Amino acid sequence: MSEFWHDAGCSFHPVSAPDYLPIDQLRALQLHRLQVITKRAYDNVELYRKSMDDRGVKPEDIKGLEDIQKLPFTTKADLRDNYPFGLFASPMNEVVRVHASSGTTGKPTVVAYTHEDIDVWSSVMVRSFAACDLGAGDIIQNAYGYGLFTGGLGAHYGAEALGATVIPISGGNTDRQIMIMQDFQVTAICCTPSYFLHLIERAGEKGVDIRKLPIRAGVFGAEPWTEAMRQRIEPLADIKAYDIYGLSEIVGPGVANECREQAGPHLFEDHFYPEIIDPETCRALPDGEEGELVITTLSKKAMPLLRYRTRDITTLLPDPCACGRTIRRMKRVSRRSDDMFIIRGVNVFPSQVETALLEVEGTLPHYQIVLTRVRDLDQIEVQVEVTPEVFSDTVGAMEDVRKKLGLAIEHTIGIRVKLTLVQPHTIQRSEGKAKRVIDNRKM
Ligand code: DLL
Repeated sequence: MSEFWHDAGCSFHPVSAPDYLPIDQLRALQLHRLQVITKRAYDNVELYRKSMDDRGVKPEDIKGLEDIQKLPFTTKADLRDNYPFGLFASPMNEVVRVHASSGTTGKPTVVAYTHEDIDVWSSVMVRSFAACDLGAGDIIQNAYGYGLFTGGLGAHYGAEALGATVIPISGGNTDRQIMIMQDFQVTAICCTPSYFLHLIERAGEKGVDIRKLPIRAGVFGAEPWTEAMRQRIEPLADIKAYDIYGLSEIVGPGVANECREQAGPHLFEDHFYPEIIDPETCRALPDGEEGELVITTLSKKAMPLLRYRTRDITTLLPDPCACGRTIRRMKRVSRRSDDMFIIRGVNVFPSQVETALLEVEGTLPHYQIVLTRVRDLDQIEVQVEVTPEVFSDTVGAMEDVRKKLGLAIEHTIGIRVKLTLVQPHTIQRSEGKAKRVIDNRKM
């Protein structure tokens, strides 16, 4: 790989070439890989052999991409039921790495990689960074957690393969992050958007203005965040905030990433075949319609997954992107089908509350939703920090914000919520994924 692809007159990083494949070539490549991976899964993973036999489907039945619908879905429960190594398709002596994601209940889900899998992962991370206009010469502060979580090592290998300088600082220790960011002249950071907000805030307290530092890009993901949140983050740090999407079951970070148009992440669909289904009926939906994202890993050796139900709600965007990439984009994932909560019969997603409250001036992007049950009646309280000016101003300013917020939220979700305006720093900050909803109803 040349580090000097700009100088050679190439308009994109060589590793990004598949981003620009003519559609017919892309589809042919996907079909070929789907046939190979279906056979690999059938031959090596008992779960798939059984479920395909039950459906009367053989790998040879995959003759076109639409035949993917003949294949069974895979769910997180399948991973849990086959804990820890039951879905591996490679012998252990070819598995060079495992990662695990902490489940909300009981055992984690385990994922595996061969050397080739790690190479593919690095390549999609290179494509992710390149899409954010990062390259050799950039100094990337990698504040995703290193360890069983895929964020740290995934971004690390990708940034090295890109030819950038990686600072493997991992998550946490915010004061040190700020010192390193200044002293090492960092140009890009990788972390969750909520952690970056915390970092900006802490820097402000220490008298450091991140806008004056060389940092120009943030590669933010691992948790849902809204467009309204991007609008808050970018001017605070004078950077471009890019959305990176991924999940451990499929590879980790690098399943999809935004380009400079910032108009929804491009899916690296030569490796991860996307479908959108209706989560209730499991019926496939066309591009442009919203539903649950289902992904088939087209090249994973150690742990191929067929039609994995991500639970993430999005839309595949049919329109071509101005950047010229041919791989499809998806709308940013702002919600999961399982983070929805039902309050007095109304379905609510935390992202709806986030969008509504960030519309109102005087609020800070730190909030939490607390659900309780009082005498069989569900109560919803939104706690949100307001600026010191609002907080220390007359009662009038607080009342004004409260009124606007109440209306904005009621307008978005259709019900009235209890609002608690709190002073800055009241809501707990996270070093990784933020916890937005505290559900105290489950007793
Ligand atoms: O969060 C992998 C990752 C690391 C992605 C670093 C991006 C950056 P898991 O811990 O398995 O893996 O969590 C995956 O997080 O199904 C989504 O619900 C959510 N998620 C990840 N990225 C985004 C994003 C990593 N950009 C789960 N927007 C996924 C919204 C995201 N949700």
